[in-house]
Amino acid sequence: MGGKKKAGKRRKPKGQEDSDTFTTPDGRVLPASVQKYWQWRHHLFWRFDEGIEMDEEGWYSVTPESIAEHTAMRVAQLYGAGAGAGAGDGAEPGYGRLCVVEAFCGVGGNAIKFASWCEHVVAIDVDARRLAMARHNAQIYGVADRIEFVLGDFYALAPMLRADVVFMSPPWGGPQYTDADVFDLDALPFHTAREWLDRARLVAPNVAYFLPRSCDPHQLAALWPEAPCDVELNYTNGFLKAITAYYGDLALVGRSEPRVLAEPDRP
Ligand code: MGP
Ligand code: SAH
Repeated sequence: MGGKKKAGKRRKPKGQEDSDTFTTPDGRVLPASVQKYWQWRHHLFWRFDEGIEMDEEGWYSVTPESIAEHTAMRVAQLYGAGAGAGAGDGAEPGYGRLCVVEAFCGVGGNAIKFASWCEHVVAIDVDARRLAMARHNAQIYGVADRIEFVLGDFYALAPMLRADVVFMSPPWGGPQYTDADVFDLDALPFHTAREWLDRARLVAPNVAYFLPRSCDPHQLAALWPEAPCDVELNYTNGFLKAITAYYGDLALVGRSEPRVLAEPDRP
C-alpha cells in the first residue's frame, strides 16, 4: 500500500533550490522575485510573524504598514478627530466616522489600517484568493468585522458605490515599473490613471491615489484640475517607496511637507 504524498511544496535540499525560488530561514519556498521583499516583511506587516499570508503579487504590491497607517490617519482627519469622530460614544479617540472604499484590496495592507481608523471599509479585489488572504490578515489585526470584502471589478462596481473616500492602489505592471525614468500614467494595466480616477469620482468627493514614486506630480494634479491636490512622498525606513496624491478636501487635511515617516519599534 503506497502512502499518499503530502500535498504542498517540499523544501529542496540546500544547494538544489530552483533558481526561480528561494528558501527562507524558516523553511518557506517563495518565488525568487519575492526575495528582495522578504527582508522588509516586518515593515510590510508589523505582525508578520503571527501568520500573515501573502502571494507573489501581494509581496510586491502591499503598502508598507507605516505608510498605510499614515494614510488612514490622514483620511480619518477628514471629518475631524472631534467633529463627529467618536468622542463620548465609546469609539476610539480620533476614530473617523467615514466609509472608505479600498478599490484594490490585495492582501489587505491598506484595508486593515483604514479599518483601524475609520468606521466602515469596503475592500474590493478581482482575485478571490488574495481577498481571502486579506480577510485572514485582517483577523490577525482584529479588524475584519469592520471590513466588507467584495469580490469584483472596481471599474464595473464604481457606478453603484457611494462613500466618503476612495483609496486606489492599482497594479502598476509589476516590479519592472521602475524601468522608466518617469512613470507613464497612461501605462497602468487595464485603464489609464485618469480613467481609474474618473471612476473613483463617481463614488466619492475625496480620493487618495497610491502610485509609483517616479510619477510626475504636475501630471497627477492635472488629472483632476478642479479639485485641490496634495502630492505626498511616502518613505519607509529612509527609502522613498511611493507617492500618494490626495484630491478634494483630503488634500487640505494633514497637508504634509516631504518627510521620512517614523516607524514604531517592532518585536
Ligand atoms: P518596489 O519599487 O518594487 O520596491 O516597490 P523597492 O523595495 O522600492 O525596490 P527598488 O529595487 O525599486 O528600490 C516599492 C513599493 O511600491 C512596494 O513596497 C509597494 O508598496 C509598492 N508597489 C510596487 N509595485 C510593483 C506595486 C504595484 O504594482 N501596485 C501597487 N499598488 N503598489 C506597488
Ligand atoms: N493596497 C493593497 C495592494 C493592492 S495591489 C495592499 O496594501 O495590500 C493591486 C490589487 O488590485 C491586486 O490584488 C489585484 O488583484 C487587484 N485588482 C486588479 N484589477 C482590479 C480591478 N479591476 N478591480 C479590483 N481589484 C483589482
